[in-house]
Amino acid sequence: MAKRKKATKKTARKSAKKTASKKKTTQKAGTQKATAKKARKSAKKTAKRAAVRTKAAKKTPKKKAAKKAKAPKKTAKQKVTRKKAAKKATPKKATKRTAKKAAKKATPKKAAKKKAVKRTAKKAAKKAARKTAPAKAKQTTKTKKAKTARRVPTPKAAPRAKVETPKAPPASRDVLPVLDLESFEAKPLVEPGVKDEFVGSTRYAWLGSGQCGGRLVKSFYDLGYKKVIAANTTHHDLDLLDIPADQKFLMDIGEFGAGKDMGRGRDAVSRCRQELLHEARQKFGTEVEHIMVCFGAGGGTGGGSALEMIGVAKDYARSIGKKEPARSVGVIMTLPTIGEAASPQVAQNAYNVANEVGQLAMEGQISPLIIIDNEKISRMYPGLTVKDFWPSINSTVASLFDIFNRLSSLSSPYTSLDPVDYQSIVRAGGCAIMGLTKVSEYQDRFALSSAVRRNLEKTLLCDGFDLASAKVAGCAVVGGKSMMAQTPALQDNINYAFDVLAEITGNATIHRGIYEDQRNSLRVYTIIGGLDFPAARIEKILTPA
Ligand SMILES: Nc1nc2c(ncn2[C@@H]2O[C@H](COP(=O)(O)OP(=O)(O)OP(=O)(O)O)[C@@H](O)[C@H]2O)c(=O)[nH]1
Ligand SMILES: [Mg+2]
Repeated sequence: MAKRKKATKKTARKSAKKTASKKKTTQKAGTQKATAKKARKSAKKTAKRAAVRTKAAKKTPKKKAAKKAKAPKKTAKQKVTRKKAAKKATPKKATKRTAKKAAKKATPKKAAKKKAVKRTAKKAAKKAARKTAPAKAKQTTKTKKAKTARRVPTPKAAPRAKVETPKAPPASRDVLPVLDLESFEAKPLVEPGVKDEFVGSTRYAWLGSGQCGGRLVKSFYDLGYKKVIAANTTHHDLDLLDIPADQKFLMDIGEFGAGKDMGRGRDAVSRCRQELLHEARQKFGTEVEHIMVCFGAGGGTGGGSALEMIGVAKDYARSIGKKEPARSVGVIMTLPTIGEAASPQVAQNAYNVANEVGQLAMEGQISPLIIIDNEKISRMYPGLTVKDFWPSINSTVASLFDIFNRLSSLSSPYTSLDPVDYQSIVRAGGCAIMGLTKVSEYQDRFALSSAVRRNLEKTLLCDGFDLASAKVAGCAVVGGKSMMAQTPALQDNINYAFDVLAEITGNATIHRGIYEDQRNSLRVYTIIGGLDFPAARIEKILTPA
């Protein structure tokens, strides 16, 4: 019995031991499984990060290529450093292998993707190795875990480990083809528009609105400034204009004209602003330096549309690449005669629009503002027939304007008023005035200088300017060839006249020009820019003397 008992006890102890060892094995296996799971999870994460980086890298391949091309030496150095760092780092291999696996798992089918992921995974592995290099203790633990995880036999892992991924070629300059686009440069499109026939330093485009605006641009057209558009709310006025039909623009508001209602004029342009801009691009082309908007203050179409037209002109200027549209868009505005201003509506229209446009000029939003005083010019030409009245005034304005553009394009054996001088006056902001005097007593120094003074005071296109507010001026003296060669002290007399002009204009910058031609007379042409708005003269529109 005792023997039996002993035997039973032995068997029981043995079985207990067996169970205990079994338990231990199961526990071990459990821990191994968990470690393997963890390792696989971390590998998946690395692969995901790698895939995201590959996407980002794909999005900016040009930048990368450009960087490489720019600093090839640096990249080579970096490569060497990376290799060294990778060699030093113990966990590199393990992490690398995990990353490889993860890459394969993430995109097992597509070879191209695999390559990309593998490359990025490699990079990630290298990065991880570099990061973990200083903390050696941590690394060892992680490596051990990773190794244990790999030792766990899984039916899928074994065959995958054998699959050899083709090595991705290094992304060098030889791999990326050179595209034609690399040497492509956007060239500005040159559109000629209507061909000009004038002689001058500055190419102008003219946008006229209303009957006055149309007739003014027609006068410039006759001088060879062919880039014109005449806009109106009635075809009656347009029909009478002798310019090509495709340079007339009807702002159709369903009525014949705006009937002095400025609201109608304003609406008319806002409705067809885009079409007008398109027309401007077509007719003016891209080779334009300055755009002038012309209209009569007082009318419904011209006056009402003035601000919108200025806006269109600026849009056009921007569209052809002008950096400062405000300095490239000017205005020619007429003031009504005393007779016309007797109509309260005409007077009020003229007053309102003149002040609005004047403000733009003073703010530097347009340059220049040229004001034509119809009353003053009409007095210069007494006894004109009805037929000649407006054409005479308009051609006076156009030819005086043209003279300075023409002069600044000519070379002189003496002193030139060059294109830059001229443009500095035109772009000076504020208001501009022009005048011309013929001097018969040019041998007398004082006669010449007082002619310049008279020129400014009497023959300007409008009164009421404070000449001392001028910023810049141009004065050109033109005389006959023989006169220039034979008149003693003429140079001194001319210089004195220039000095007087400087004095009158509050020491504005005076650009001088001395030219000769075949005529036997001496003429003095003056243009003054950057002047203050003649507010007092505009007030007189409402209360004519
Ligand atoms: N210098 C000059 N001024 C003009 C000419 N025609 C008209 N004006 C002036 O411009 C002012 C406006 O007249 P219009 O141009 O006929 O008016 P509009 O812009 O056509 O406007 P609505 O007829 O009301 O639609 C007039 O009061 C005149 O003083 C012109 O040929 N030359
Ligand atoms: Mg009209």
